[in-house]
Amino acid sequence: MIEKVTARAFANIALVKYWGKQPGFNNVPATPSISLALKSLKTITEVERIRSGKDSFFLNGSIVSKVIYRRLVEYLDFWRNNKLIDGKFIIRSHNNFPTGAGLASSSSGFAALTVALSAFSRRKIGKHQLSRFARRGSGSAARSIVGGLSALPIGADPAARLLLSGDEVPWGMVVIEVEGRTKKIGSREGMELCRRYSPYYRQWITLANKDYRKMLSALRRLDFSRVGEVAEANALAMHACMFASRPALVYWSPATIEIINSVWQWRVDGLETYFTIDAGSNVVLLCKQEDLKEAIRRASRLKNVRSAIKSLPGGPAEIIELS
Ligand code: 2P0
Repeated sequence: MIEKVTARAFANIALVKYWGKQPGFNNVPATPSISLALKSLKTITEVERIRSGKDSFFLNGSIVSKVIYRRLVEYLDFWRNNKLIDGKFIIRSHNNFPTGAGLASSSSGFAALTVALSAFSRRKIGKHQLSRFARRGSGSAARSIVGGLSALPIGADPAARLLLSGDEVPWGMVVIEVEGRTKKIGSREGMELCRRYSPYYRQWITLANKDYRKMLSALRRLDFSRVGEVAEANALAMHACMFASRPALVYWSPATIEIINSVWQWRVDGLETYFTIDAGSNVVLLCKQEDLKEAIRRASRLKNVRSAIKSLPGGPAEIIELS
């Protein structure tokens, strides 16, 4: 009988954003999304089955908050109620990057947990199904199960599919963590605010579907310029939907805008890189691999930048140890 499982997953950054949920309880996105998994943003999760006591969770060595605890127990209950696993668990998760700073930690967190839990299951669960399960924990986690460049379509119970494996993607990203704002409104709450109070929410959903198709087409051709243009425009449209919400949802800090302007100037100067921004003030650059070094050099020199992390594409979530 397996007692302890360790799994690893990479966080992903979306080029076409998931922002909004379909009504219901299964955490189904209202927009289709496409993302790239990043090798440098890694979660390692150890799951240990216990004979008595209650579930417990540690994130980077500390007990998690009540809100996160409830969300995780709910997720374990989904597995237990469907008779996929039984018993209670101690879960210890470590991120090698800042948690909750708009750097997609829930994507790698729930993906690593999902893959680890599958090792305790009596049923053999395929990747497709694992992606569906992970989505219930966190929408973006569905994509980290698959890794590489992956797409999460809309539908009744969607799973992510692989478009290109990490090794096949000739691009990378630079994650720029900026000074200033910490994220006050989580993605879940932010999406609900937009759905209810943004006059642009419907337009955003329509646009996201169009961007998804454009992105799939550009990716088939590995057309870097087109991919970058669509990604940048899609991120700005998502934020426009947030800005227009009443009350307004503004995740940006002054440094965010400074980076946007710098990236536009760099392109004029011949460094072809494009930005994207999640539900936070940090900015992520998409670059050709040969330009990563120059992009990180320039990003690190900007004012109000706390850190800049260079990353190549990452692979799928995997079990790395069983005992
Ligand atoms: C994304 N984000 O596609 C978008 C871009 C944030 C902005 O996926 O409620 O933490 O757990 O399903 O996955 C953040 O949403 O949301 C997200 P839940 P999640 O990467």
